[in-house]
Amino acid sequence: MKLYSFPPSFNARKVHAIAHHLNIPLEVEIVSLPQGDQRQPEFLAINPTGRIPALQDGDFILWESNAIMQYLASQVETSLWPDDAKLRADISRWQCWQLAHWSRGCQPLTYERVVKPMFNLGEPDSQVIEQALASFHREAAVLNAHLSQHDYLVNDQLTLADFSVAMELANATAAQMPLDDYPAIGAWLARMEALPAWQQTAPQMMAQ
Ligand SMILES: N[C@@H](CCC(=O)N[C@@H](CS)C(=O)NCC(=O)O)C(=O)O
Repeated sequence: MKLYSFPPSFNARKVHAIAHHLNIPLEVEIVSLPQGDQRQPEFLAINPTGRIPALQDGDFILWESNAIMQYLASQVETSLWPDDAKLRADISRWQCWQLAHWSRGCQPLTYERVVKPMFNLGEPDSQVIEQALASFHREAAVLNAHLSQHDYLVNDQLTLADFSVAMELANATAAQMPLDDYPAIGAWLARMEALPAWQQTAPQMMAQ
């Protein structure tokens, strides 16, 4: 299977982490976002939305990181994606929440405070940061309350949901995300950061 990826992307890293955790080999093809490879016709034939990650498995092409994670985890028997309808729905629920709500705080903070300086894209926009912080606090309160009662998001065991939701925090320190207010999130993030699949998929900063 081939993964179209760009290492600094945490959407791609979610997929790399699952592949690493499950020992699923992936051939990696780099799509350089700063160079605009994602808008070239060859890549748009793979993903017409012009985004990575995208997976190619023979003539099957799949984009959207959470769908790719589910597909990879479906190749093997794993407690990350248990063969149980209710547990899978519960995992999907957190993955949907990550993309629809949690990312609305985390991603602008990462973009304004980490990506912009990294790629010389201008000054952070204080209005965007203010809105992102409001969204972050609203959602973090829910996540923190859940994690105050549970070690992991679903069924008290590590699942795809933890990788999807935690990866939004991969740059939490550099993005100055206010995690001090949410100790249960901090403790859970430390458990995620201790995983080999987390540590060994940390991007090496590269000038592509
Ligand atoms: N919801 C998508 C988001 C993918 C996405 O936004 N990827 C970014 C990198 S993190 C991208 O390829 N951006 C390129 C662009 O927008 O031009 C997923 O989870 O896969």
